[in-house]
Amino acid sequence: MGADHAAIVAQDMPGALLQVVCDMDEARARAVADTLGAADIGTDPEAVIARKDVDAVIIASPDFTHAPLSKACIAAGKRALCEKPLSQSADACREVMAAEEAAGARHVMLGFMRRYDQSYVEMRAALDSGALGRALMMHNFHRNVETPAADFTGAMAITNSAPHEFDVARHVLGAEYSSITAHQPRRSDTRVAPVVMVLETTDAQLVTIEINNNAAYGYDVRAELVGEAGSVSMNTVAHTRTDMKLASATRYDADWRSRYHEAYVRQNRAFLRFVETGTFPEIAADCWDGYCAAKVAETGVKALETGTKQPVEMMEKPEFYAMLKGGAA
Ligand code: ISE
Repeated sequence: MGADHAAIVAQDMPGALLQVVCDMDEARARAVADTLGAADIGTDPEAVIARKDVDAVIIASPDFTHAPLSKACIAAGKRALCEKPLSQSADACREVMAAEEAAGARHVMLGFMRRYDQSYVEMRAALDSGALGRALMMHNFHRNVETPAADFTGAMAITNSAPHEFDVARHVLGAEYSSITAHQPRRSDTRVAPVVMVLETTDAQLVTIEINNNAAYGYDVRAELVGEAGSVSMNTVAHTRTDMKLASATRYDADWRSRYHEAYVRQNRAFLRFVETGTFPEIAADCWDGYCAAKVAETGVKALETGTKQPVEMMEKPEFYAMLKGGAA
């Protein structure tokens, strides 16, 4: 993801300059920097964050580094686009929120790029227009060809993959979660099995989420928003269909980077406007949203481990975030 964000900065963000590529593997940093024309490389993220020739940071390192590096950016007074999740620990998210509150302004935009995908934009608009009537349910399927990393676990289906759905369903419905259950079928092999979750919202709506990190056939994300007066479903996003020899076929993307490229570009351009103006983007996710996703993910892991419905017990939304409207930093 870091190399993909670097390419977007270099090629799709007029006004931004890819100044430094930082990776613990110097050779990998050098390869990306040389390919994309970055001015320099680094292997120490905190040193790179502190550099005077670095105005803003995109954090796309492993999940456990996201919260510490976000705090380093806040301490350096630099805005950051942090890939999801902010952390797999809700407590670690609270520390980042506390750091932002102490700094007196939001510095971190969370990389929940689904908010910028046109299908979810249209779903939310249909609901907000009143055309669907009251929202009752949102169904979500999120399928990877295979687990994104060798050490991927069933719990990570919930803490690493599902945060996208946890966040975008909140964003579309404008609701918070009150409970979660989680279930897994048994695979015939040792691969990570799918996880199916059912969440209730505080407004008595239902959200179903299937995460299948080993779907094998393609990168396939689906969603349907169901209201009392109608529903809005996500169309397949294949640009072409091939009809020949009595058969019709479309193609799936291999993974999220190509499927959501346009959403990443929209998100990253919104981040650049945030850096330039100090105005937090209207639909972007902030650290409060990062905390909400982490809290429901932690609760979902407990639901899976215990086989029981778990209440999602959120902290009170800090006044600092509650008073901020879209544009305030
Ligand atoms: C990855 O981190 C992503 O963000 C992808 O969107 C998701 O499909 C994948 O499962 C995650 O590991």
